[in-house]
Amino acid sequence: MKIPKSHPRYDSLMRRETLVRAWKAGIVVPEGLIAHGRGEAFDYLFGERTIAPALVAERAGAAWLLRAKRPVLSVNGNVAALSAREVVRLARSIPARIEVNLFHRSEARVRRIRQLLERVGARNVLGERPNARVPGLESKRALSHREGVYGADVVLVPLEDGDRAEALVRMEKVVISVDLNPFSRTTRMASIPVVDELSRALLNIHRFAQELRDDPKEITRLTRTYDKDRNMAALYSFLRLGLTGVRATGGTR
Ligand code: PTJ
Repeated sequence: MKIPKSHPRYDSLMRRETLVRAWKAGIVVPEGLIAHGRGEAFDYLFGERTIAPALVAERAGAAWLLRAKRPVLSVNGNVAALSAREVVRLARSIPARIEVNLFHRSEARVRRIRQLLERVGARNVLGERPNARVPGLESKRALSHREGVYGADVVLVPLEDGDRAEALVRMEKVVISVDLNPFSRTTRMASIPVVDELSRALLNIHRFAQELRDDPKEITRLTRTYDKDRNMAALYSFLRLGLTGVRATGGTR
């Protein structure tokens, strides 16, 4: 379907088209389309823009990734479909390993996602032939790599499920999530929850990483001063304001 560039919700509609194409190509699962709809609903409430508390979390996330000894970016079907280039660019600039890790795991889909990431420049993507299990997880999400998620000290987990976020925190990793749902278990469990739309979040984290890379003092300051509870309280205030605005104007777009 051709979407006119002038459409007020062009970006959002394009993301839907991208996901449907990726579903047809066997990258995204049907459940991923449903998950995206939930994300869209929250993005609508935040005005489809990155709010200030999310920027604070993104900057802290960039600092933690730069400071990490073994940083890893975890990629699932939706993330590969929507943001493969951004993931690869971020992985290069940290530098971090990439691991394909799927909730609805099939070996064929792991391979297709690895190939998609390689087409946009990724090297040595992990995910096939996992050699470790995240303890306490029943799902196939537990399958991981010693040189990847399993052995990481800092993990970026966009569009995660709460169980693995919790299990990774139990392993004493610093878990940076990206999830538009401010109430999800992932957001509540993560060490640094980024409540923002995936592609915007990855662009911002990359930009902050570029800014911070030569500033070790600022990196240390950020990792010491980021306060999750304060950040979440600010985020809930934005959400409240957003809802009040919708009531006052009778809706958004
Ligand atoms: O590819 P797989 O097999 O690993 O499966 C991927 C999905 C996303 C289906 C799987 O991880 C899943 O079921 O996730 P959940 O538990 O539905 O959680 C996904 C969360 O991501 C939800 O809370 C959504 O609000 C949020 N979300 C969806 N799209 C976006 C998003 N957050 C930010 N940006 C988005 N584009």
